[in-house]
Amino acid sequence: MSLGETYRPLTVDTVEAWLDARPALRALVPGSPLHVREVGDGNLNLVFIVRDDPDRPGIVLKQSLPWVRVFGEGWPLTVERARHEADAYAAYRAFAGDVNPAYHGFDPTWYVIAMEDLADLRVWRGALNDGEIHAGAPQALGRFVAGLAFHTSAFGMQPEALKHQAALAINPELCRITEDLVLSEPYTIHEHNWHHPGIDELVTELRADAAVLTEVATLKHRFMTAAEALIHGDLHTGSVMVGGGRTVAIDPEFAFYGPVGYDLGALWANAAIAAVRAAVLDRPADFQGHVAGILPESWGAFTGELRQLWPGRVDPFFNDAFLERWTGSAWSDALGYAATKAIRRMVGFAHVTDIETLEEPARTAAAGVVVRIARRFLLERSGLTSPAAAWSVVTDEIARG
Ligand code: SR1
Ligand code: MG
Repeated sequence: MSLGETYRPLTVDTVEAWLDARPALRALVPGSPLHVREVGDGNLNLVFIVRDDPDRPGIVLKQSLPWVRVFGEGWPLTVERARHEADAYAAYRAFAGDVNPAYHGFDPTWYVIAMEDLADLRVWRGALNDGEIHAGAPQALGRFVAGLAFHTSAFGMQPEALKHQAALAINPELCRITEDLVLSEPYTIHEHNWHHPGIDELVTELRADAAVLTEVATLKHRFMTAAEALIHGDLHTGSVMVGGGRTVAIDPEFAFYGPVGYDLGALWANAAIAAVRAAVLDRPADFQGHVAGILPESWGAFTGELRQLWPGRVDPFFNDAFLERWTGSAWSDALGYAATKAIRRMVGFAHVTDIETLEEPARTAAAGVVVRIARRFLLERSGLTSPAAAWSVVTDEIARG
């Protein structure tokens, strides 16, 4: 798609004039001068916190750039991702409660989303890195994924409306990033990849393992074809904000109709990574227990919420036995995607601070533990039929060091 002539990347100096031309948004931060900070620390976009009183919440403006921010203009990427994020917030608003940020609107010319300034919350990855416990976050996210699994799918929508929504949610460019960066490139020699030299042997073995490659191919194929629900598409701990007892899922720009297990897998991969960091840093037992609870608690909340919603399904032809079968398939998908999401963070393009801020030699050792956990998730998932069995892989490999 081509950008209109009025599109420009916003700057801290142009935001106030931009808002002056949009009275409905300006009314949310009416004072002057505005205090504007650019705080985007993700891989893709510009994010501005805009306040008329620096000590009180204002609004957040998020603008997509026509390229990948961390790479630069040499890696073009559609600005349409902002529309997908806006559409996802609008769809999730119907069921997600305050797990969805308040959403104030979308400017389709400048590709700007206006949303809640989550002033008292912080990114969950940073909170976990610092050893903070945010009780209730795993359950909130499990219920959120159950909500989207039900309300945006054949379970909660009439079939015609479902097809129309799925058509609007087609997100080929962002899906391609996942298909490449998560579900292909880490298993090949590719210029995007990097890893610590100390895990070279593990990585070489992984890439040479035919069974691993077939599992990942299976997961990639499901990602490309299993249009189950309007999934978030990137629900790692950097896409979650926590604080004051609240949990908020942000950044659904990768949203599309895909396999529900992908969202749970993103969460579980990052739980496993956080557990490895916590062990390396010898965090207190209550914190390590909190991290170990992320997988079972989110899964319990997911299945519990889904069962509660189930009697309200639009088509009772989907019977109770089918729900059990479908839930089993989401579990298996989730473990598989958790593996691929963990591996990409150790050997692919975009790594995570959980591991990269550790001192050597712990950093390399931690990366190796994560790769081993992930490989076992991939190869053993058919036998890992409970949260306790899955998490025992994490604790075993951490213990092996
Ligand atoms: C080039 S984008 C790299 C990653 O950033 C996003 O958060 C997604 O996880 C994507 O794969
Ligand atoms: Mg993101």
